[in-house]
Amino acid sequence: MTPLVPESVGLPDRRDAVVVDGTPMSREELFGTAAAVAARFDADEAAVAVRATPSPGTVATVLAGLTRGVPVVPVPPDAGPREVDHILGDSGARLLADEEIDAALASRPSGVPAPAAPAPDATALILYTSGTTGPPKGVQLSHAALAADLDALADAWAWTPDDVLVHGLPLFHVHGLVLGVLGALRVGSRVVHTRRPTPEAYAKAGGSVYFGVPTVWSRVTDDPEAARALAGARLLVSGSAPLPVPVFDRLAGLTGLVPVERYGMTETLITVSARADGDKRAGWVGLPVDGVETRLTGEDGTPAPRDGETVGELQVRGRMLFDGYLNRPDATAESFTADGWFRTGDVAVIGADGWHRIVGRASTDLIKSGGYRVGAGEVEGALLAHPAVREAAVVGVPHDDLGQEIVAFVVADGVTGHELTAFVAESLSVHKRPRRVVLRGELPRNAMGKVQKKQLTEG
Ligand code: MCA
Ligand code: AMP
Repeated sequence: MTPLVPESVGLPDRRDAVVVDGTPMSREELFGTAAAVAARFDADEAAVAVRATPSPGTVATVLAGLTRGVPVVPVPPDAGPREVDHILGDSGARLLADEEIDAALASRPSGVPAPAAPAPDATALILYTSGTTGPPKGVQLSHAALAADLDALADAWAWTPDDVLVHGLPLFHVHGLVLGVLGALRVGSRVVHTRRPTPEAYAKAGGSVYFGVPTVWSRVTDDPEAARALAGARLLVSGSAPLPVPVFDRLAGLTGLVPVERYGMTETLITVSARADGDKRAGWVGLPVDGVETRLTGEDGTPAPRDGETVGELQVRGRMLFDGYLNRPDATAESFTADGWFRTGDVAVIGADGWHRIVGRASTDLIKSGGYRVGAGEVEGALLAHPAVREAAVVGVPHDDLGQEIVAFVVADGVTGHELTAFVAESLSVHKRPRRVVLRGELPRNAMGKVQKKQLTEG
């Protein structure tokens, strides 16, 4: 099999093949740096972790793992001790020190041949993602799954080496890392990572393809001058959370480009998308990409009709699915049906023409804020670790800019909401902290003692 990221795509190298935070690198330099990082791996390295800042060092380290067949675990750079300890303990990965990566970057050797490609079914990445309860689970993604998805997306989006991909998304999730870096390297298009996904940075970058989460597109439409600067692009792609119809319409109006929406999950990679050469519909996420099958299942487990109206749980299968949650056979088994389909937990409708619309999530305990998936249970656990907190319930509340904002209802003595927000940000990642903390005398519970979250947001 061709490696997931080949050293060459058969075209002349460019000195700015990959630009991260203003630093250009040729493909040869990048592979040379990756070899220098890999030279620091132990002979029997089980997995390596990297603080995935938006930097050339992160890209080189990920490539080092991919070329050497050592699974890579990207850690959110702002993750606090509670989250880091869990990720490193669960994965057994060694966290590379920033100095080790800096030294490799400084040496920038070139012309170092890459070793033979790892086996297709070897684990390439372990990405930590939240469930409804407990700490994040490690999603194991193979080289073959990543390659299959990137090829399907290149086909759907007519993505070629002539493109210049621009985005500023985090490098510890599928969107920014897999699609936004490995996708460009596999296709052979240039990629410009803007460090942060701001409207100004996108406007200045002069790309042909742009990636963003809905919050990014909403902010772009709030800055009409920046939005108009994107008019020369070929494709604006939105994903990771629902793109509100008004944002879709405004973006199309300001740029003259109708956005392509696509749907996916860390566990399945991107499974459904509009096509560059096809229809694009506000509120709909498109058709299954090459190699994906989908079905809808009603609450009673029977198939739901594809009539564009009947809702059901979306289930998927295909070559791009993950190989289970690391060390969690129980959770892995639960996420598949008896006949082998992955249960997304998303509620959807499918039209007679095969178009998919995501209606919502089956569980309210998975929150999507700014495109980040945050488990209510993990934030509740972090809050309960504070000595002053007696009870905590975390919910996602609709929010114009973020899609949902994280709100915590807490029973506590002698502590302010501000202190609790800072406490969560320190022990988990900054994006997991509640936007608002509401202190209550008690939480509404049912006869079984379970917190009635609906009452919290309605009352
Ligand atoms: C935030 N701030 C706060 C609080 N929350 N301050 C006090 N209390 C709080 N509770 C601060 C922030 O630190 C920041 O400060 C400022 O407020 C603005 O924060 P925010 O509104 O969150 O904006 P942002 O920091 O600009 O982030 C928005 C973002 C970000 C750039 C859209 O959410 C993001 O990068 N999202 C991408 C997530 C993603 O890639 N998901 C993909 C998952 P300061 O300005 O000082 O820093 S993969 C996936 O979903 C699947 C596979 C798929 O389909 O793609
Ligand atoms: P994550 O694991 O961070 O990859 O989050 C996956 C979840 O993001 C999915 O289960 C959906 O709930 C949501 N999601 C991703 N893309 C879209 C989209 N285009 N529309 C609606 N929801 C989406």
